[in-house]
Amino acid sequence: MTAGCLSAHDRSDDDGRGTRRFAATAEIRAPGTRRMRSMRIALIATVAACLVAAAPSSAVPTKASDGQLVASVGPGFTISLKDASGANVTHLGVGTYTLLVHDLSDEHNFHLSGPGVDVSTDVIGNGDRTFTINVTDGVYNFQCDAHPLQMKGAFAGGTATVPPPPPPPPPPPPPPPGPKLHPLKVSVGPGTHLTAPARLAAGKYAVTARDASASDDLHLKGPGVDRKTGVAFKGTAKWTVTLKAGTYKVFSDAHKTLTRTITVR
Ligand SMILES: [Cu+2]
Repeated sequence: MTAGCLSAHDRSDDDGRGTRRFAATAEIRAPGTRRMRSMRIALIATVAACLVAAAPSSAVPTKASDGQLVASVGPGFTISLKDASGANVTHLGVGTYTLLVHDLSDEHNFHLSGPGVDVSTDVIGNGDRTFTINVTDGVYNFQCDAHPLQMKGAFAGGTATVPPPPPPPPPPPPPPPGPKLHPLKVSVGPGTHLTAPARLAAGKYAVTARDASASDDLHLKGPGVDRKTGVAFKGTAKWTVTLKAGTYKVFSDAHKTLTRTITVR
């Protein structure tokens, strides 16, 4: 960030059209002569002294290295607060800082609050703003007021420490199972004996077809369904079927009189 500021500043030297954010810096260094460079330290000291004495809230001038913080928000869903070396701020010693905010978006803002501090830019609108803040012991939070859950950060002042982030939320519950399978039992045999319910509600069924006869099959037929065991087959078959409103037959193909009707509604 420091390098960025310097290069931008140098541009303002060249074309004399520094942006507002660098105006103060340009004032100090605008002529860019060696003579001015030699005076820089003295000027900085003067500016710093003025800040301490007057502490004007609109004070832009600070080339001051250690006390300079740079916040940036937007243009995407990004928000940051960095120190003079460009590192993310996680802890600050107690003291006075100059906060330069680059609000790069019309839909986000930068809002810093904590003990003795509550400064923000506008959500609607963008541009640079400079604040002077006094950091003391405590936790300071910054966020975009329009997106406080997604765009936020914090740092500790003085003796404070930032509380650890809350544990991650529990995993979401598993998706609900598909339509519930209802059990449906049908059987044939032994002997000329066939069973099936007379009425059912429409829905999806797990059919257990118990075929205990070597001379009959078990055949379920109706709207959208046509499943059967073999006539010679003995055993249990499992079918998954969807029964719609209507009439279904459960019967033996070997003995047509062996029939039950299921009414589905
Ligand atoms: Cu936002």
